[in-house]
Amino acid sequence: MSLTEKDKAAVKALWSKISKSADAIGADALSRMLNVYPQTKTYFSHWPDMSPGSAPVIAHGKKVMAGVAQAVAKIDNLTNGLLELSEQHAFQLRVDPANFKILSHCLLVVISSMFPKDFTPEAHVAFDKFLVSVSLALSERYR
Ligand code: HNI
Repeated sequence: MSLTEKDKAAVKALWSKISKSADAIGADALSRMLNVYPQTKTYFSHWPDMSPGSAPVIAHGKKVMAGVAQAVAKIDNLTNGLLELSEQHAFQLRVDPANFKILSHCLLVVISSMFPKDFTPEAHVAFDKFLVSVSLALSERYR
């Protein structure tokens, strides 16, 4: 399932509306991931605090959203564009790729609730496909 030119345009259009709130989206999505799917907490046990809105959650939300921004910029070649991040998640961080789907879901939930007008069915399907492609690209180095 690859992104069509129409999907890419819809992703960029949505991103242009939401990117100014990237930090808030990242903090909320990460807070939800850790609370709703507590099995994801295992990767962050070195943090002093994993509760919603805590300093490490806010700081890490920013980093994750910088990764998403990078993915939007490299949307024409996600596999190459995200190779280094994939390498880190595979070999250093050892994140099970099943978790990419969980975070993607949390991102969609947060974007839909923060931007109900912009999150049209067309924007939803395009951003969902985009996050699937990002997750696939992040999984590249695992094999
Ligand atoms: Ni992820 C670090 C991007 C999903 C666990 N992650 C990063 C960094 C970026 C990033 C950027 C910072 C790298 C650096 O310091 O150079 N992560 C992304 C993106 C996604 C993602 C774009 C998916 C959309 N990461 C996940 C998931 C998990 C995850 C689903 C686990 C559940 N990531 C980590 C951990 C770190 C990390 C753990 C290191 C954090 C720390 O503070 O030690």
